Amino acid sequence: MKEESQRERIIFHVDMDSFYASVEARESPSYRNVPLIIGADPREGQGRGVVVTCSYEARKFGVRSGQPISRAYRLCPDGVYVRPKFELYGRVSDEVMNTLRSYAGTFEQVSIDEAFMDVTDLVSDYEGASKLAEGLKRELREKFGLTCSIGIAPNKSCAKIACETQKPDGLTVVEQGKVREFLAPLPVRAIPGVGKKTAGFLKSRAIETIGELQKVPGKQLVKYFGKGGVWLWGVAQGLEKTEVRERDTPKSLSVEHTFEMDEEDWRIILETVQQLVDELHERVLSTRLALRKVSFKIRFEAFQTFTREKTLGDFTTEKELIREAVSSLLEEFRSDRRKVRLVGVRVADLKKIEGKQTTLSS
Ligand code: TTP
Ligand code: MG
Repeated sequence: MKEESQRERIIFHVDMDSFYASVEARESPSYRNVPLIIGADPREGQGRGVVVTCSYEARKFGVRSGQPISRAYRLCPDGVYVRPKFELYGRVSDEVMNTLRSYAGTFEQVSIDEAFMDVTDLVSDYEGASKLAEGLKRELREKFGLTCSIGIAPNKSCAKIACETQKPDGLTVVEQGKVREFLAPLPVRAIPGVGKKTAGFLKSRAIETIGELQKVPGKQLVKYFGKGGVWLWGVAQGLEKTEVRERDTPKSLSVEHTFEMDEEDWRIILETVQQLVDELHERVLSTRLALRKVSFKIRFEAFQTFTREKTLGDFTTEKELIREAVSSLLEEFRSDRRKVRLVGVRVADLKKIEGKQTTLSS
């Protein structure tokens, strides 16, 4: 399959390096150049909870996002452990994103520290694109004391994959016509959306690299994965063409948990709901959204599902108010004898919080 010869888009994927850890290091000199771990309190190895992220110095010890904090402590007992400040990261993210937006033709924020930019109309070729990216990296360093990695390519998936290949502080350019060649040696796991399960399935058919995937006919991939197969084929062939487009404020944020076995112990159910509220509240703070509606969902065995919703008096970001609302919404179910399969918490009627600048140290 030949890539088209007319001029394609030029897309950046920008991802901040060890974002929360870098923000902390910027604020406190003693956190710089050390294994810095952001997450739950390790309590000398007895702590519960997980690593949210960590500095590259900590990654050398094998510490990773999502790991139990007790494991991180075993791997790196001399690391510096810090509780996350989600609201601070949300504020810094807003400032960084505003800067990125000023460099883009079209801009799409994908997570707290990650964005796509379509710069096709701002530069005439890949050399111009690289210069633009270098200028952008310089500005982020000077203005915010933060580094990022950037991938440049003719489409979003390749730009994202390219960005990941050189971190931290990387700049990886894949010019038009070079996409298939660039992707070929990489493992299929490098493709966004390919997790353990898909990679395992492909491996069982002797497909481990994207190069090997490129040899599989699209029809076959559709047989394996349905619609997902079309996506995989397009990415591997360098033909994926989804547009960069600005995203609106989300309408709602939600988290839920399915119990491995239907649960009847309400102590465990309430504790799980508590954790869901904590998790959702972190997202509220880091996305800098205030909310006015809270809802609670419960599914009993045999898939009987109920949701209850409450509108608060005013917009809020307070965890206590979310917690109280959820507690009152679940009250009516507590005397129910049925076993519980799933619980979920959702906030809606969201509004972006504006203003309040971060103080910049150093
Ligand atoms: P990432 O960009 O995945 O991670 P990172 O910026 O810490 O490190 P990298 O240099 O590899 O990009 O995620 C951005 C932030 O999102 C991260 O700083 C913390 C947060 N996060 C979580 O809260 N939970 C997670 O499981 C992950 C992966 C990230
Ligand atoms: Mg990042």
